[in-house]
Amino acid sequence: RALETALREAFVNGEGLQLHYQPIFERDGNRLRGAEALLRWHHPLLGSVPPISVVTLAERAGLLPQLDEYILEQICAQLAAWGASGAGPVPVSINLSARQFWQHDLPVRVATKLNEHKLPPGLLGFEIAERTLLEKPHQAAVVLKRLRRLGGEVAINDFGTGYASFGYLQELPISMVKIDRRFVQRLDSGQRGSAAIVAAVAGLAREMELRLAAVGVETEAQRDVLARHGVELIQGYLTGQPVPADLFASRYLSRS
Ligand code: G
Ligand code: G
Repeated sequence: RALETALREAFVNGEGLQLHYQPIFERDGNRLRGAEALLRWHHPLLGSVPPISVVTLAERAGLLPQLDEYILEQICAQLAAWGASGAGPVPVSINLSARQFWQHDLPVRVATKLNEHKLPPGLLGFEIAERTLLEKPHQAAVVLKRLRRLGGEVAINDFGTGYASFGYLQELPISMVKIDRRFVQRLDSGQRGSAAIVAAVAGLAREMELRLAAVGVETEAQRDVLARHGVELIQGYLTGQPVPADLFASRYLSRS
């Protein structure tokens, strides 16, 4: 209850809620290829509340539509601001909540938002949790196709953590797969099969001509194994933590 009230207040006075941006780099060389926007909520007493909890809380409080709208607006406004200042351009991906993904008018609303901010197509990408897509793969395919028409990357998040067999990937018109950080972190542990899982996913991505990114890369050793298996994009503390927009710009975006 108290938390719900605090979240409601955060919307009203615009305090505490923020988006951070984590850079995504090419596996070798340091070419910036994009960023993932990640929600942050700093509660006055509790400190930082994990985004999953914020989404759950918002859902319970009936605030999820507002939260989703806030996140989309923040990201698009940020992309427009970077564009106007001559920084970038850098594609940014948004995490879509399940509720948002299944909303029939999502693609239209996103298109409207892109127009409002005069953003070129392809600048906003989408990340959808594997388990969301698995709820209804056939319907998901229809939504994904509509999102892809907006021009940006459409990625499966947390790949490999659901119950999915590889087979269903063929049905889903995504453009990118993001390997979950659990698999990346196991690469160092020497746990049997860890590298084989990455190799299998990489082989699949190659065959299906999907972009492949790994999340949660923390060490050079992990990056080396990922690179060896042909993982194209790297995201993690090794190459950059999620940071507020102004810091992201000064660190990673060259200005002209
Ligand atoms: O960055 P962090 O560990 O705190 O994020 C954990 C998870 O929270 C992410 O994997 C992502 O699925 C989810 N998340 C982060 N930001 C957002 C957001 O803006 N919207 C939604 N729906 N989920 C988010
Ligand atoms: O949406 P997704 O699950 O991809 O979100 C990535 C999550 O992983 C975010 O919560 C982000 O803060 C977190 N993260 C990003 N890089 C690293 C990393 O190198 N190590 C760990 N442990 N977490 C990371």
